[in-house]
Amino acid sequence: MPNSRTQNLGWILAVVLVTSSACHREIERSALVPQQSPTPPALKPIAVPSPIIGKPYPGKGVVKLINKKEGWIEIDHEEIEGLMPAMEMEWFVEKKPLLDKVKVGDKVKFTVIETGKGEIITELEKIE
Ligand SMILES: [Cu+2]
Repeated sequence: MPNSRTQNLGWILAVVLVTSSACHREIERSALVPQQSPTPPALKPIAVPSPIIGKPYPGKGVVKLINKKEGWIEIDHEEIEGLMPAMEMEWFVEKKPLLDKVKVGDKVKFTVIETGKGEIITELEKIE
């Protein structure tokens, strides 16, 4: 009949064996990954959702440029959910007087609508 010390040794051996074989499987699996996905993630195109025409999309950003004569504004904006990631870009405003409410450097909230012929800003105001 084995004493308790021998039983303990047996347990330790079993644990070591299980652990090392689990590690081995892990290595094998990760070695297969490059074959399963030959395209590196960096080369995948960025998913850009298509806008819903007429839907107001709320956004936030900082005013970079204002052109009151032509009626457009450049905003460094945060992500606009369902429309686009964060970026710096220009939009025409629906009505030029909207541009009188803000100045360059202001943090603003705004509403963008895709008209079908392009996006316009329909609401614009300074925040904070
Ligand atoms: Cu944008």
